[in-house]
Amino acid sequence: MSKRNQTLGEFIIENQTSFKYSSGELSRLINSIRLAAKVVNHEVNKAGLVDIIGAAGDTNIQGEDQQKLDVYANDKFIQTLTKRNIVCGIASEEEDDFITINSQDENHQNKYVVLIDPLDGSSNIDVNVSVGTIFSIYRRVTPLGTPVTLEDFLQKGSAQVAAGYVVYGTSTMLVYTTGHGVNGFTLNPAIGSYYLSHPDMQFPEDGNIYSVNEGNYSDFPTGIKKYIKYCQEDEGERPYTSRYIGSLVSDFHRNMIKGGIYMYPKSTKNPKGKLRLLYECNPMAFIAEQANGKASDGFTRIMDIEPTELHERVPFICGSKNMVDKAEEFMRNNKE
Ligand code: AHM
Ligand code: MG
Repeated sequence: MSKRNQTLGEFIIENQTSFKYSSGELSRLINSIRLAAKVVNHEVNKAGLVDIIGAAGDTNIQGEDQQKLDVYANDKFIQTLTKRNIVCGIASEEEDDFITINSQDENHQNKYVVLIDPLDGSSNIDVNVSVGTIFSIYRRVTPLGTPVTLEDFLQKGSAQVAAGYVVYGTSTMLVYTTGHGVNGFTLNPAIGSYYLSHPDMQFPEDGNIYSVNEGNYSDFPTGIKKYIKYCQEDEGERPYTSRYIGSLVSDFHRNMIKGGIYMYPKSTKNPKGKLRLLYECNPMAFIAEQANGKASDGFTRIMDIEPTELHERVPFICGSKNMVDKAEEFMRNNKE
């Protein structure tokens, strides 16, 4: 059978056997994310109808108020992962604290924790522009049989076991890595299955797209300002093209396919940057590196940063390797 006809379910099973000591727990976990993403996708696709439904009465069948999509996605992922009893803890961008999963019969025997941004790109939700889900999976570091602690979540990105994203775009795709390259699966909505459409995804080493919110330009560090000017210079392959959706997942996805760089630097408004190390930067960095790209805060590899709190923010520069190298060079030469 051609790899391209393979469903995500088949791919997960086939690859599970290639992991040494695999107990199937990670496969079951990715399977649950796949399922929750399908349910969220269904809801995201109906988003434009909410006003019409709302006009007829804005409560659902249970008499509850219509939920906001990001809250809905958060609940769906947490419910699915909790009910299936395959993780010992979850941390979500939407929750203040991590959630301990304690099932009586299993008694904290699950070994993975999940960190998730259930619906990223919130400013795009109401305007029919792509949004995404980002997830990151670690093996717990505290002993089995005990409740998870903050330590299990505050691990360096380099310790990730798997990471991925779902982009709810013109088609819905799930892209993930378990540390053996990056594969992308497209949802066939008629059948409800994801098919391997983008095997072994790779960032082109170079690119000509830069993605940054230039509205913040005057607040950016000098290194970033100079790099943006470099991107705009009329020399050689330049000027580059500017593309910014404002949904990290979509900007990243396009850049990985076409070659480009995404930047969310620090600014006076966001002195540590805007994006979250654990829910957004680490998983995207893991995928980027697995696809031959690079992710940095301007000076340090993202996955080498020691996290100190769950909702920590960092500056984020990610994409085609040569472009990130160049941006880092500008940062090094223009320290403030
Ligand atoms: P969110 O988690 O509140 O949705 O914020 C993250 C998003 C990213 O997807 C996106 O790249 C960035 O914020 C856009 O920010 P801005 O509107 O400041 O350019
Ligand atoms: Mg987010």
